[in-house]
Amino acid sequence: MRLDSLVSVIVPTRNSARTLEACLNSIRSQLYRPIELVVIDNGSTDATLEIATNHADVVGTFGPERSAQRNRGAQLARGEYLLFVDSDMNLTPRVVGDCLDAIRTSAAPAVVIPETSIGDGFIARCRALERSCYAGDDSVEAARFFTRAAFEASGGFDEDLTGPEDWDLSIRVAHGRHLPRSASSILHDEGRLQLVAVLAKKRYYAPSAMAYFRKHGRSTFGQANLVFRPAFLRHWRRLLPHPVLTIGFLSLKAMEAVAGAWGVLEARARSQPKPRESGRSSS
Ligand SMILES: Nc1nc2c(ncn2[C@@H]2O[C@H](COP(=O)(O)OP(=O)(O)O)[C@@H](O)[C@H]2O)c(=O)[nH]1
Ligand SMILES: [Mg+2]
Repeated sequence: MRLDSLVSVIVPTRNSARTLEACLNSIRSQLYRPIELVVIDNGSTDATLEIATNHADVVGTFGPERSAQRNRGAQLARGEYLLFVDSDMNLTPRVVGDCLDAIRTSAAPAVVIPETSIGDGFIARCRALERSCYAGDDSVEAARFFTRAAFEASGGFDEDLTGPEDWDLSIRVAHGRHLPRSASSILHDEGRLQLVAVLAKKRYYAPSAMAYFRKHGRSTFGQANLVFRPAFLRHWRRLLPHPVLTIGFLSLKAMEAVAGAWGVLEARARSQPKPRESGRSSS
């Protein structure tokens, strides 16, 4: 690895004007250089494309969802390393340099970047407390930083998955080995989370979650435990001073589990063949 290796940061967007400028500025403010910034939009109707054009080196349009956008971004990117960042994320200034350090010391194919949730309101505070329990947890945190060689050898993101596509790629790239973590983290700006929107997202991701469990089998069934994750028991000391937020996020997770089950049932109903009409006449 050369000290001046190009790192391409790829950001998929869709109506991301609320958070995109801060996201792209945080990439431009990385202490590591050189960085190439690639934004792939998916039919935005707000100011996303304008913001992207003002900040990015490469701007493209592709779809139908984030996995295809990221793969397209990787095709257009020139970097020896690929970092996939969501449009609602902010990188602290050392993230890229720390990922390269982690690769240099471990010779791993990819790096997991710890994530901290931020946002306004009660649900966002519940989410932030929940998320704080996942630090170092391989069943929740997925890799975002890849050597191009490992990414290409894996075939990239599975374009049939939306939601668990990051877990899926991590499993395929890691080949059973533990991936290193960067010393610095990403802030995930979830804004003012609304209950209906949170549940709608779980319902939307549910068919992909089922496809993911089918694809990877038994080893991933622990991730299907949406409510009482072992991470909460491990971090009970962190939760104890915040009983209201803890009950809040456990209730939210229970509601998300119901929304997910609803999404699965809907997907099943859609895939059932329609009953054929009887050809018999009643006369
Ligand atoms: N919600 C959504 N995000 C999309 C879509 N297409 C691309 N994205 C991008 O996918 C990434 C993740 O979306 P987000 O809503 O933050 O999902 P999260 O991973 O559940 O937090 C962001 O970079 C979005 O801009 C889409 O159709 N819907
Ligand atoms: Mg997000």
